[in-house]
Amino acid sequence: MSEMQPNAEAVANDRHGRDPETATLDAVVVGAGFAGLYMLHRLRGLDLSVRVFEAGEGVGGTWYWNRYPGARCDVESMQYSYSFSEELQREWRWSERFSGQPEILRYANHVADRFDLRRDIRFETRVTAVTWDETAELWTVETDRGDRIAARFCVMATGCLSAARMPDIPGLASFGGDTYHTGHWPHEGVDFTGRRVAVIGTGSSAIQAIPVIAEQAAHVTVFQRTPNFSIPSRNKPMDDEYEALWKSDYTARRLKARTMRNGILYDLNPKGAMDVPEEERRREYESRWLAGGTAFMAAFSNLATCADSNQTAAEFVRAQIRSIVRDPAVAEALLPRDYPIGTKRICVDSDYFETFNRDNVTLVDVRKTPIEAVTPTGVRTSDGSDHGADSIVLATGFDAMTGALLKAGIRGRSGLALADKWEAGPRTYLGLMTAGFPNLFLITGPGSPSVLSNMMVSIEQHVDWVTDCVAHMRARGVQTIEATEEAEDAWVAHANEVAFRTLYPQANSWYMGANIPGKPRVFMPYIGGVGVYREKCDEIAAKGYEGFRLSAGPALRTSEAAE
Ligand code: NA7
Repeated sequence: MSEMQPNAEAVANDRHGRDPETATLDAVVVGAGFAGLYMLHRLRGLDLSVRVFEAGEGVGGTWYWNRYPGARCDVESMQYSYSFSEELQREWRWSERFSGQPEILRYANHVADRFDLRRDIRFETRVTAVTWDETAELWTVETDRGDRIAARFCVMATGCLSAARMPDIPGLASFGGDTYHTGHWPHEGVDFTGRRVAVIGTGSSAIQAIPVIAEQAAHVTVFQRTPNFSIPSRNKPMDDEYEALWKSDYTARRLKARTMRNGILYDLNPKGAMDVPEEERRREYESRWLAGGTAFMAAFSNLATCADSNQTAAEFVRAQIRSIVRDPAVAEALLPRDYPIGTKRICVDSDYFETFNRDNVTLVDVRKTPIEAVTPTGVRTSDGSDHGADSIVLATGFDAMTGALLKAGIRGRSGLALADKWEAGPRTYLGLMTAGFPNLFLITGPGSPSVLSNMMVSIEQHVDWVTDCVAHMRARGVQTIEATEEAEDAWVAHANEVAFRTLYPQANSWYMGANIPGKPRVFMPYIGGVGVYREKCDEIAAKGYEGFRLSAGPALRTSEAAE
């Protein structure tokens, strides 16, 4: 396995500053996570001149920022990787069934080096404004380092979970100890030895971090608002035979995964949960619980749509929690009850529930005793208790799906701000474009399967679609492409209709924007399934980009012409 570190010279150059850049290029890509890296690679393949802006010092996006203890992918390593290069997927070797953050970050760096991507990426540079120039029909992209690039295309590869959310807890700034957000973890790591740690939140990040922190800290107090369903990962070192099996027909497996509902190849039971006798149902859940991972939710075909069926899966998991957690009162507090299983992102853990059997871990149910304030010495709850802490870990999530897009200061036709257009919730056509913002592509934007899928599969699909679209435009001398209002309205209506056929909207989840006070309640990802969605996108392209307005103009400049 190659474990190349970031190109030291490139990073050093960026750290030492650079002159602001003013240029006219073919495309700007915002973000150098897995979406931005692959987009750059593909646009270069069309001979376009491209600049990528990335706020971090290195590549990797989510995996660059989320370095909290225990951070791990919940899609199996053999499937959470690029498929676009046969050599890459054959040569790279993952060390575990589910990869940890450091290894995924090494992979991102390996890809950046292997495909020589760094030379077009400007690190430590945040995009502050993206403005459509009506006359020139170009985007002007400005950054906090004074860059000003005019570009025919702008691709937002900003990630779905990249705008960290700080909770509005009174007194947070007065805390005398250290405060960390899981999504902005210090690169040098944190030593919790001997410290009393307060963890606020029990989403996926907290569920991964708490067992690891508890191994080190003197004491951990977990402040839980909503209990979560979590399935054991059964993570283990990569099995050589399993890896060889995958690699022996990687292409066929990848193709099959693209047709699956969530872009992950696993064994979906075609039966409904209520169509089998209780004994068979229990056996199915048991074997999946023992196998570990999110494939638990594929135990039956109708867990996302049938309340009674869903209830059987939920009850099975609650029974597991009761059997793991020794203190019945603590177990009871950990039981998720008020939403169907899977309608908030299902978590995958290593010894999460077991951790509550440790003497140095305390659970505080903040639904019963809400957090009143953070004080200089800890966290005070409504029953008057002062929970002393030396460190606070905010595992409070993200302004999901729209947060990073709205922060970029995007203004389209007639100066319309994306934030204003989306005031009542995001509106897109296919999650790829939004009317009034020509030549602006969103990678895994709201209205596409995105966070409900294996992100690698969805990223590759979007990047390939955008690349084909740009190539199509160039071949026909098309200057701009833009979603029509009608196509967008129809897509939004369809996406809503599909969502409301499922149980998902019943949960107060970040899929619905429910974790951000004042954010409109709209089910943001497209739930129709990755396979179905891909077919629709391909069909629309094949029909000459149905639902998009394509306007003629001079043929695209090539990078040669730009120089
Ligand atoms: P999540 O899943 O949004 O979890 C955030 C957690 O923080 C969740 O338990 C929240 O409770 C809790 N929270 C947020 N604000 C507060 C306040 N003010 N007080 C108490 N508790 C609070 O974010 P994660 O980072 O864990 O995971 C995000 C995704 O990243 C995950 O799904 C994976 O895809 C990777 P709530 O549920 O809102 O009651």
